[in-house]
Amino acid sequence: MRAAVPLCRDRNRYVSAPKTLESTKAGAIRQLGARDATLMALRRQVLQASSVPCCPRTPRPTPKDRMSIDWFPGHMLAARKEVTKTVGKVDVVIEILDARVPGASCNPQVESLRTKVGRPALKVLNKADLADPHRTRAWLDHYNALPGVKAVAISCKKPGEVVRIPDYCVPLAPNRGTVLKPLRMMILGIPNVGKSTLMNALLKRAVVKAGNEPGLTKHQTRHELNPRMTLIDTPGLLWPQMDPGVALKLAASHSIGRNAYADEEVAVHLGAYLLADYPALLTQRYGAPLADCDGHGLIAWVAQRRGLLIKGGEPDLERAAGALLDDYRTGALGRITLETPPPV
Ligand SMILES: Nc1nc2c(ncn2[C@@H]2O[C@H](COP(=O)(O)OP(=O)(O)OP(=O)(O)O)[C@@H](O)[C@H]2O)c(=O)[nH]1
Ligand SMILES: [Mg+2]
Repeated sequence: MRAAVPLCRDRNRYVSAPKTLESTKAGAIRQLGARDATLMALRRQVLQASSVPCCPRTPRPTPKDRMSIDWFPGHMLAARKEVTKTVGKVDVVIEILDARVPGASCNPQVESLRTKVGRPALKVLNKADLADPHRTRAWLDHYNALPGVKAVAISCKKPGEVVRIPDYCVPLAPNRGTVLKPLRMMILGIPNVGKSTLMNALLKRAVVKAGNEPGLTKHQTRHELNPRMTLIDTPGLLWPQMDPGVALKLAASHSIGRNAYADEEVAVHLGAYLLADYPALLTQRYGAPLADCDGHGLIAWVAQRRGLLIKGGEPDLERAAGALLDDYRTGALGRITLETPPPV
């Protein structure tokens, strides 16, 4: 199998793809399926898994075998330059992480920009309503042990939790927060983690566009929270040449544009993780998959349980993969966190 396959038809990506690719997602995946040996092999594996009743284990792709997921739309480069200029002019960085992937969603470039100018960080593990509370606690301990960092977990869907955010920032910059010297806070983070939602929730009105699509915010926006505090919302930032394991978690959690990956590949890896760490939640949602089931087999199992079939009665793996991803993303599967903090 190949390692770095230019999957993309998106003109915003680093790697340009042939112009003949269709513009719809389904069309693109179909064409990619014909073009891309990796995806075809993956489909073969899943189909094989689904054609026998016991969901057998199939050889799991190693990171080297995985397709590269490399999503870096044009606006991100400009956004990073803008952040580089602005970060030295704020007092506190509010870094929004996705509580379901608190390590993978921590952009190393944001961390280095911030530490370079010596600004403290409030790390907000957002979407805590979707995350495993035990693991959230462990991640908070991990981040709170870092110098210049305060970490909290919230859900932007809960106004009572959102309202505390400025109070957490005050002690991080004790010489600011007056009318003459307002506390300047900047919200940073990867796409689709809830930065704009937090901004709107704090201002109690929709001042910026927010929605369930990575890359929605394209420009910085500054607003006055009160005469003593200002807040800047920024576009989501990713970094190039991301580790494939990190990219798969971010794709599963919908922080990477859908046109940069095949749902099936991401769902197979998500499925393997869930089988290992959250089997009871899978059973609750789909019934018990058989003991020896792996990620490929799970997709086939979901197709079977949901009656997702294509012509000839074969499982519709694309729709089943989408269903598993949706169930994880919306929380229908339960509260899940895809990683634990590194040992101390
Ligand atoms: N369940 C849940 N969903 C949330 C939470 N916070 C935000 N969301 C949802 O996450 C999606 C993304 O929110 P945005 O605020 O647009 O994310 P963003 O980080 O500004 O995204 P970009 O502008 O693309 O970088 C929206 O559908 C929000 O409703 C949360 O705490 N819990
Ligand atoms: Mg936004």
